[in-house]
Amino acid sequence: MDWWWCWDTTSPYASWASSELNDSDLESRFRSGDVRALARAISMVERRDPSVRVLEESLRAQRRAPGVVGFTGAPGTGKSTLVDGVVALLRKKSSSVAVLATDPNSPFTGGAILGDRIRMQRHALDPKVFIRSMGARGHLGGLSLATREAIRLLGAFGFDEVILETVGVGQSELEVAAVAGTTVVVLTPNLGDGVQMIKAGILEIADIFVVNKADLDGHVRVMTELRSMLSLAPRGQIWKPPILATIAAKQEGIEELWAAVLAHRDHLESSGRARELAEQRLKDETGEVAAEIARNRVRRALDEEPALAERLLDEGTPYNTAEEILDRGRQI
Ligand SMILES: Nc1nc2c(ncn2[C@@H]2O[C@H](COP(=O)(O)OP(=O)(O)OP(=O)(O)O)[C@@H](O)[C@H]2O)c(=O)[nH]1
Ligand SMILES: [Mg+2]
Repeated sequence: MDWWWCWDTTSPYASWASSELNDSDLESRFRSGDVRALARAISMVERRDPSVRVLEESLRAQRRAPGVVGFTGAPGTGKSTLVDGVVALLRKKSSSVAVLATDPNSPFTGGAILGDRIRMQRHALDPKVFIRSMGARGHLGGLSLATREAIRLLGAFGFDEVILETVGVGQSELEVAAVAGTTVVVLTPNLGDGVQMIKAGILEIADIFVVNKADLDGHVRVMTELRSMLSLAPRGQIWKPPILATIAAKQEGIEELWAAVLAHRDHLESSGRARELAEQRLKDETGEVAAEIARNRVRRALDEEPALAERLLDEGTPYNTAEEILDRGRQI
């Protein structure tokens, strides 16, 4: 697998590189296809550094929207192995591809790889493949905001496809579904008590189900149970999520999986759903951005004005205090 080694800013080499790359260089380096400039911009997005906006704005004209596919599922279901297979397939088709592995439990990583979560081979430097992990603990809603911005940067950089991998814990799969065009939910035959074990909410977000590890006993049972569960789902849905079997470890079923992704993409376009989704998501994102701006403004005021903070403690009125600060408008 030819995966571009993502920029690990925890390495001494990376700190040399980021200090060497100053802000005024960033745009020209980015435009010239310097992957370090891309990595740097994504780090800025990840730590919610507003100075990246200048770059984003100047790149707006050249932005192309990449295809975005999300993979989610319980730990160890084989997401990374599947993504590895999909990347290989896309490279055969000459598409460029970026992989963002998000971990909702990590603080922002600055591009560091999360343990062995990502199956990555450092040897082959394929400039058409870019991989990095993202985390954003401590930034409320920050992960999906950062992911959306990172996807835009990757599109402007010229990537055809973006693949998101996230461990299905907490709200993370919902966040992935809110960002991806197509969401692939990965299950395995060893589901404990069977399909009932599937977390609530997962049926709704799946555009495609993959039962990976189809070399293990029980995969037919899981597929059958899943099929009957889906048949109980409310009618009227035009897209019926396919249920595919894969053996990612042997690269089996990857072509079929990608064909299903393309079929879903076609469906979104031809049904007009793609446009609706884009509109809805931009509205949602604008709401999240507004919340972020408001939160920062309030925190700053409380940090900078001890009298205000003191009164808040005395009176215990967070609503009034928040409103008062926000009513001041943009002056502070
Ligand atoms: N038997 C079998 N094992 C597989 C298959 N695909 C992946 N595995 C193994 O399952 C384990 C987990 O694979 P990963 O690809 O790291 O799984 P993951 O879902 O990305 O894991 P996290 O990122 O930690 O949630 C590894 O030991 C893989 O070799 C498969 O098709 N069959
Ligand atoms: Mg993984």
